Amino acid sequence: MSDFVKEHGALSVKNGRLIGAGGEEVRLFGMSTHGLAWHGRYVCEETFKALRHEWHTNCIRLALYSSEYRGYCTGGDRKALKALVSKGVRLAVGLGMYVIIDWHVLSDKDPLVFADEAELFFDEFSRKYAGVPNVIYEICNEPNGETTWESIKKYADRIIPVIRRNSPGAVVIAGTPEWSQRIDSALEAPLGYDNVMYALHFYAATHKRGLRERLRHCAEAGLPVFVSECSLTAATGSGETDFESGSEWLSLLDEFGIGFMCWSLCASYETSAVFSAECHKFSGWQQEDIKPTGRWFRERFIGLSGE
Ligand code: IDC
Repeated sequence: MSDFVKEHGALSVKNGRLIGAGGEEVRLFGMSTHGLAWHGRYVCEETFKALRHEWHTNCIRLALYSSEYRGYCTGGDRKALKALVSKGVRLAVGLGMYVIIDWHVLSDKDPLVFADEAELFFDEFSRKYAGVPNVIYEICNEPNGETTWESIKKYADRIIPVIRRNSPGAVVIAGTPEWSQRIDSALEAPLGYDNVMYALHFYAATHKRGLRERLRHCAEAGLPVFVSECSLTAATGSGETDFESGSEWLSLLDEFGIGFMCWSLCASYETSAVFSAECHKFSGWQQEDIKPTGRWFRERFIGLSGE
């Protein structure tokens, strides 16, 4: 398997598209971990190797919950969590994969709530990985509740300059209001920085035509969009799995060359978990270890990789 990062180098965003150092379009796809505090064991060499060599993915997303039980800002073991992020980056670099460090805002709703901690965190990591082309910074997973785009902009105006001071060219993904569905807010009032992509998340059994139309509208208008999280399930991460809606989503993403990351790399009873609850393997999965959603995404990854 090729070193995908060596091939494409430092990424940037141009005319709404993600491009490699030679100006070629680059499409990233792969798995998102579940919360590192709970399912961090998948951040290991055998799993990452399998994701690269057998699932043919070129990117991995490390989900660091800012809040919730053992979240980074809510009593979590910061040292251990940061060590997991570093380990994930090291493994991705070794395998020639891009890696997204995701500050996973969710129950905290407004990223400004823990902006001080986020600032320190991104300062540390963008300094540590200055000049490492593999690393992409996702500054707030899913702002939600009453959080407005103005609030997210205020937060981004604190965090992006910190990242840029240390790692001037790094690509940044910014979450959007309503659980990263309102990319139209970003289209109306984009952030004032280069190399930024805006997150759109979909869960195919819940989000259908309406959200796809919003994506089409924004992509046609040239907004750089990245699907840093998606699944075929309901937005709860559970329930029904909608393959038909998933296929419509994928065709739309294909049309605009938009990258996507599948939630999530863990074994549990949730339908969005790619491994069955009884599976305790970290590689060497048999067909029955991988749930329908996982099999569906794996097939897409392999098909898209052309490898
Ligand atoms: C879900 C997890 C679930 C966990 C819950 C709260 O699958 O195990 O209990 O978070 O931490 C998102 C979020 C993502 C959610 C996922 C499914 O970004 O953290 O994970 N989802 O609900 N947005 C839409 C769906």
